[in-house]
Amino acid sequence: MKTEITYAVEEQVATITLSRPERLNALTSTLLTELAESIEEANQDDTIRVIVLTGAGRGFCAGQDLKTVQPGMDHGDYLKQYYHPVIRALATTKKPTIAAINGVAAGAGLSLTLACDFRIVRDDAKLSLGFINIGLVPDAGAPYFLPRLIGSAKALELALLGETITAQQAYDYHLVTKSVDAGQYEQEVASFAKLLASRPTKVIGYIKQLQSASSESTLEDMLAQEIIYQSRAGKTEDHQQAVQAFLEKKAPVFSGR
Ligand code: LHQ
Repeated sequence: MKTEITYAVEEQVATITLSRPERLNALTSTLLTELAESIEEANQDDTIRVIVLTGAGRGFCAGQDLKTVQPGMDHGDYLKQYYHPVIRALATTKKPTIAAINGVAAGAGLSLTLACDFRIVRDDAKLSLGFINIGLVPDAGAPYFLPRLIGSAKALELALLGETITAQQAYDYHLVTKSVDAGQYEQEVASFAKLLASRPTKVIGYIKQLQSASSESTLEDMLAQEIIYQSRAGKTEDHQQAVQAFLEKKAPVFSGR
């Protein structure tokens, strides 16, 4: 029984909602543990084709719950125990992930979104790396993901200045996939998730694994990897029926297998 998140499945899309709205879904050890379990559950469930991460109420996530930080607590130990399993689960899941940023995302709340494949932000949401404002370094995967997403100069600027940026700025910096008008936001997230759920899910997993290998690899490594994954992709039902559909001048229908 989960108490600080909700997990709901509809039409092959698992939606994980951070659920402490009275504190803008600030993160606790309980929430982080439940979150890691839920991502793993969705990852293992063959009927799930997309994972959406969002927040209850007016915020996405205000980062670590600062009211639960005990004097003398070692932040490094805390990261290792509670945050890193979540970041690893998000970064390695075979399923496509969407961070649906329904409101403010600050500190480690923003970091969670960086470990997802897509970020769809409501146009009135504010984003802040913010760690520097309380004398901390960015964490929860942000030092890895942010420079790779937006380049090292902009990443350093956001980390050192800790400023709050608008959804439009986030889009201009290529930090988010799209910024959507508040009135259409929920519908847009649902239709984007539905679109991803209709794609060849197994092959999406292969593409993600290839891309994640590329940042640490040489050309020769990657040529070797593409042989492995294209061989697997070529044996999927989705590939075989899509070629058949092409030959018959029909639209492919992907089962995800
Ligand atoms: C909160 C929080 C919050 C508790 C809003 N905690 N209550 C850190 C330490 C250890 C190990 C691992 O790593 C980390 C990583 C981190 O994430 S450090 C960064 C932590 N987060 C922040 O520094 C952000 C703090 N929050 C804010 O700056 C503002 O609340 C933002 C800009 C997010 C939203 O501002 P507003 O829209 O004006 O809302 P608010 O400030 O009025 O907040 C609403 C309520 O939520 C309020 O409670 P109250 O009882 O007064 O109504 C806040 O106290 C509570 N809240 N963030 N992180």
